[in-house]
Amino acid sequence: MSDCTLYGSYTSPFVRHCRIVLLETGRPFEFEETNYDQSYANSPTKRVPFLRDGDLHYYDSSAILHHLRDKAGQKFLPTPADTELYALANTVLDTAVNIFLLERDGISEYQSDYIQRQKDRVQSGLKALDGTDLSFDGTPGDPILRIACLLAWAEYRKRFTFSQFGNLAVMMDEVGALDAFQQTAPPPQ
Ligand SMILES: N[C@@H](CCC(=O)N[C@@H](CS)C(=O)NCC(=O)O)C(=O)O
Repeated sequence: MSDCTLYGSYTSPFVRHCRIVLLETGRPFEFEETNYDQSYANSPTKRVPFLRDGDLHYYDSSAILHHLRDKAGQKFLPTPADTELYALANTVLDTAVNIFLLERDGISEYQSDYIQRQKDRVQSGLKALDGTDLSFDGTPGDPILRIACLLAWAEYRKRFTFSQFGNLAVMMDEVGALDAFQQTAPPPQ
């Protein structure tokens, strides 16, 4: 039994990013599938992912990634520009997931102006991401991985398309070809 257990779902883009980095860094780990009720009961954020590594517990994907990179002797977000790009991608992802969960409860922009603002934030965020240098040399860093997890999730959940964003589409083709990305694809629905 491994000391390191990641708790999450096979559909969450935040969990996927952690699974990719666990595979890439070769860290032995167990994955415990965790549903909505279990994350409600077992995490103070009531979300997935969360990680137990020996005595350490982390309850946010960014903290988990930072921990895994440290353990592998790698740097999480080496520069302020990396942090800016990661934060922008994370904001778009968090916003898109929030809209998705509210819509499942029957709340959309017709009931809430704030949801319209959230939708506008997703579009302006995608445009800004597309306007950024997204090139990478063989192994993408965490900002690129986060964008790829966001776009793949949006396709999977049929949230929005991004073919109009040329840079994002090219980047997605490149990341989509990587082993760890393919191995962590969500199950067919
Ligand atoms: N900031 C968190 C976000 C995680 C998150 O939003 N996870 C979603 C699944 S994709 C979740 O568990 N949502 C349940 C809820 O909002 O109650 C992280 O980076 O780990």
